[in-house]
Amino acid sequence: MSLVKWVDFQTLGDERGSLVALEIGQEKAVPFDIQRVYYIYRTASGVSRGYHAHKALKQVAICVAGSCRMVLDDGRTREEIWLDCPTRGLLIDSMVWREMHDFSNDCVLLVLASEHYDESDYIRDYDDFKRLSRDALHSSVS
Ligand code: T46
Repeated sequence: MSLVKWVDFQTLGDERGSLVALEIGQEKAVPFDIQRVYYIYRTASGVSRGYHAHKALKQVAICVAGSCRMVLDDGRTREEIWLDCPTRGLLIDSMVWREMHDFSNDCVLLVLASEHYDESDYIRDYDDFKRLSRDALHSSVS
């Protein structure tokens, strides 16, 4: 099963341009209650970000301007995808390693998160992530 799951937003456009509205508490497209919103912008040229997974946090990442390349890895499969569409978000589940590369100069990456910021939810070491994801897989099949 692919790690790449898209969330599509309705566009409210007219002759002046386009608009996407996300109603907190009523948003149907996002499969969790949004507790936090943040955005990443003006990423310096050649810089990559991420390199971590989350134990519980789920997120939807939307490139509202420009583009970047996202790598997703669940410990068994590694996939990459370009984000470049303001009406489409990438669902990033818990226990998925993510890396972001090749940010365009104008990239603004907006992220909707299921929880408030909590550093203890991060797994920032890839070997720890592999071990934890393997343990989780074994306990789910036994
Ligand atoms: C993720 C990817 C897509 C906060 O204080 N509050 C926040 O809500 C966030 C997201 C970060 N921070 C602090 C923690 C660090 O001192 O901001 C600093 C930069 O965060 P980080 O190095 O984790 O940034 P990225 O771009 O590597 O990762 C971020 C999110 O942290 C992460 O959850 O999935 O974007």
